[in-house]
Amino acid sequence: MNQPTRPRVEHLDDDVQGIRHPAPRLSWWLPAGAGSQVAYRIRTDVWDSGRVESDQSVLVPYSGPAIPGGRRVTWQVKVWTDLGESDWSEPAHWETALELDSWQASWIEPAEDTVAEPGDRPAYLLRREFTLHEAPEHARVRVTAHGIYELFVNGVRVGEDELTPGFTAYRAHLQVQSHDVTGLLRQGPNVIGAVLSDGWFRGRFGFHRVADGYGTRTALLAQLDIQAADGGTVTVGTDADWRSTVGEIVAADLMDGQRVDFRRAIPGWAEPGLDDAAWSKATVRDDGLYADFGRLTTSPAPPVRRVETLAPVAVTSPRPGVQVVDFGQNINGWVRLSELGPRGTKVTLTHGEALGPEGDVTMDHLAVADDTQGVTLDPGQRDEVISAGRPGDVFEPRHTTHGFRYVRVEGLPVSLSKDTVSAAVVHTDLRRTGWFRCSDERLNRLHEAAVWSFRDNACDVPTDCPQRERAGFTGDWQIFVPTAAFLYDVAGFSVKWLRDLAADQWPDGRLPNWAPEPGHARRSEDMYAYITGSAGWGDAAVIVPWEIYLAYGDQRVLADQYASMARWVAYGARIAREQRFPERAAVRPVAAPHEAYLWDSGFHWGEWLEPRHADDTPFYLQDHGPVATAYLYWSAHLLSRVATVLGKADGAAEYGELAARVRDAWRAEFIRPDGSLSVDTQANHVRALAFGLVPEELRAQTAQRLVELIRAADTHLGTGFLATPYLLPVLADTGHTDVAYELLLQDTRPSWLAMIDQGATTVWEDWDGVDDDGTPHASLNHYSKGAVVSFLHRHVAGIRPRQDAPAYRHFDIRPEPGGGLVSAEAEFDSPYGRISSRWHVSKGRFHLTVTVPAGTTATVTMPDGRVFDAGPGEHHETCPTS
Ligand code: RAM
Repeated sequence: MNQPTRPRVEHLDDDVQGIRHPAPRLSWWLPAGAGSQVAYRIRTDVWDSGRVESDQSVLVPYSGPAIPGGRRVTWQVKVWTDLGESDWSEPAHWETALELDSWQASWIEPAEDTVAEPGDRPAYLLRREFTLHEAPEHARVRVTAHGIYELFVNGVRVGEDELTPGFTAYRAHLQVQSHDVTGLLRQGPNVIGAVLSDGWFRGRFGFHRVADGYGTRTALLAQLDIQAADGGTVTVGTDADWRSTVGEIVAADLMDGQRVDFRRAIPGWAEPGLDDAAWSKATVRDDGLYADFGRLTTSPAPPVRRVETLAPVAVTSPRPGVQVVDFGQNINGWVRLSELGPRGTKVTLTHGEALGPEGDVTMDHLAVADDTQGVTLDPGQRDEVISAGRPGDVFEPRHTTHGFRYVRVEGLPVSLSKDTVSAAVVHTDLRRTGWFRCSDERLNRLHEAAVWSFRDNACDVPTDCPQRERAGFTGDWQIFVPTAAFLYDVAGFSVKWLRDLAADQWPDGRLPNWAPEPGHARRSEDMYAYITGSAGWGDAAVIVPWEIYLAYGDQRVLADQYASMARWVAYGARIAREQRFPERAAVRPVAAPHEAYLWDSGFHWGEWLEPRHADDTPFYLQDHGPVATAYLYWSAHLLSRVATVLGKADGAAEYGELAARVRDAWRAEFIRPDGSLSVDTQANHVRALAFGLVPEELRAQTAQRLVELIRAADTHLGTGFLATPYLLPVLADTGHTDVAYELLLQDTRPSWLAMIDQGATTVWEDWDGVDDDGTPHASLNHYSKGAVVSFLHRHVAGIRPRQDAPAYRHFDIRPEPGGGLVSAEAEFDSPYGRISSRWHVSKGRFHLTVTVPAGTTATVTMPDGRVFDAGPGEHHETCPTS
């Protein structure tokens, strides 16, 4: 078909909701077989661009007349390419956000005389009955909450989104969901109802698991706009006529789990005719945060959904009364249980990632000592259900999530099977864009584990782990975002998170370690201020937008985040100027001039979780100057490039200058006169090479020392969080591809394949995640070390983005075979179309097949060094293996 495909609005596919920007950007793929575009024409229901001479097909701003709020726009595009004039694309849609003054509904709180302790708080049912004189012509509902809501109309659950309204910096942004509910309403009595639980707003999550992060009450805001056939309109919103009560969900918390007593279920609670006289009146609120409708927004990311269902691979019984269900894969989500036993049966479900020696679920490695509160926190992840003995009841706890592979089921007198228990995989419903396979099965499994760790940690925000903390750790996302951007379309997902990161930035520019960050009152203020502002973590404010720009060509995210980036860099520069590391100050009482650009004080996580610590000084007392100064340089350098992209010449010069001074300070302080680095760790050498901290003439020497360090560790890696993603790339880029492959294929600890051989289905937080006897340590589901799979995409298969041509408009194909692999292939759905690179070795020759999408070009470098340019289409090339 000669027509453009894949129409997108901003970073989303069809039916994009709540667009507020007057010029949403439209993208499409060119018709199959086309070379390049010479012109396009966009039309909507009310506007036609006419033929526009342009080769742009990614993020083209809508330039038609202003569209009023709450309007659904149908759009199509046609293009002129070397195939001639195309047909129109299939119609696609976006909907503009409701004008603020169209909100007539009021916030309501369920009646709650006393608020139970966190973990024991029930979900509330809220309902309102109303009468329609005729079935509607059109009806749309818009809804959000402080807490997590599920919406029902006449007993039917509205939509398939989970954990709505999602997690944002609620004081600044609160997401609204919008649904067409025309088909659910009818003439006569109707009911709109909601289930409302604590969620991230009031429940526990994160490192400290402190509740009430954003408020002490849950609340609902909903508005149903109904249009009759004669054009008349009716609005039903949350107001004083709503009533509330507690139903079967007697407790729900994201961390602790959910408890359901089906004996307390109220059948027909969201249908007309129920006598709700005993229910309490909801309370209308319009003060404080409730008055701020300006924070209402829609998500630039896809919603969270139940993306996949897993059947058990085994059900065992380690002891009487206990069944352990193994789903074969570590996931984020919940269980679905349809066998609940006779009335009054109480079943407990404990979710874990590992089994103990007796084959029972173990949780010990997930318990954390919180020194700030002087307590050890319970791992939670425990659900409970009491049966009503009613056929058809299904337990599915949609107001919590768990990170688990195994579930211990206690108290059920019936044996479970795949017909009665399954697991729902729950995460942001991102579009998959990248795939990789090669001739080594273990590498394929490593790739799969990294994909799963990302899926398990993409639950509306990018999290560090889905069980222990579930916090949007900044460092983790900056480490992994380039890898994620190959595997999935994470543009909207990142844009959403970045808004919240900026909202949570401190007035002095420092950034939290995780975002959204409620800023818990119960924690010590001093401690909180002290740990906020770590290098390598706060740098997410600069690195993430830059990576999103490179992968998707989005300049608007750079413009929107520019102020936040600049404030972060200014913060680091100020601390560098004003403070000194105590030990340095002691040995050198008068600061050397370069020290004004050395960021060597304050709290930093540092390289974090290297396999062996040469130094047993607690990490927070160590000199993190080499790491923090490196990141200050890197962020200033990137910010100067961002300024150039945005046409800000002053900013480009200012940050370029700052970057140069910081880099010189790093050199002055951390390179010895003989050119060796004063911090003799793998991580430091990797970073020096990756960020270009060592001068050109020292690169070979620095790389040589890195190899020596690797050899001294018996060809094992020694990097932690920050340097691991750069380790194999810098080895390959400095002529040590063979060592990169040896590390990649190393299978004794510490290594990636040791995890895989130990049965990991997700990537561990610690290199020593599981002992030989199976004892687990720390989280078994952190994506950060999985960033190594980027080496598979970019170096093994050879698909590489270029800094000078964002969105893969021009890209490199440069496979670097090695490690005994005889074939590898990767496919990638770039913003312009599908790129692929496949190779195999046979009879002493290397055979490469490359696909270059329409509208792009590639530079292909063969392993023998031959280089050629490739335009759209498929290309085959061979060369001798060396
Ligand atoms: C841990 C988190 C996270 C890491 C921080 C420094 O608690 O799991 O992954 O970024 O610490």
